[in-house]
Amino acid sequence: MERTFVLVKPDGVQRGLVGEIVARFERRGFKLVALKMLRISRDLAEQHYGEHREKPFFEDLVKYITSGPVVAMVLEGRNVITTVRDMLGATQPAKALPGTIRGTYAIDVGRNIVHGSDSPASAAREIGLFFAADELLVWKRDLDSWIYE
Ligand code: IDP
Ligand code: MG
Repeated sequence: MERTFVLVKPDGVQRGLVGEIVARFERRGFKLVALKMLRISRDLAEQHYGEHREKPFFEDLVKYITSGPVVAMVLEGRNVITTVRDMLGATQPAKALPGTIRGTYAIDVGRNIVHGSDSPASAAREIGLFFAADELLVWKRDLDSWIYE
């Protein structure tokens, strides 16, 4: 089973959307294996968004992501990385399809509510940045036979 990393960004927490966002992934059938609330340090923000270090929006991005508490989670399921990205919607909320999280709740690219890993390599890296190995729970979900054939 594949795993991905999802973050409800500070705007999502401030706007009271944590439950709504977690619920969407749960209802889809993905399994939570880790979940916590934290305030991202500048150092962690720079590591997490390292690929954007040279971009003009980098400084604002770091300020945004460190501006308040976030909720970090790891989700497990078949094809979860791609499906979660599809559920988030386009990075630019104006391009995000209606019904996606960004297409439902966001307008501005600098306040786009959620993060999700974009590849297996990013997922592994980001899970390792935010969670210790013993924070990832191995558990059997009895519902699985009603979600997977
Ligand atoms: P993603 O979050 O959909 O993977 P990325 O291109 O990896 O999108 O960008 C990371 C984050 O940086 C975005 O979610 C958004 O918060 C911010 N960002 C991306 N492009 C811009 C921009 O042009 N202006 C301001 N912020 C941006
Ligand atoms: Mg990205």
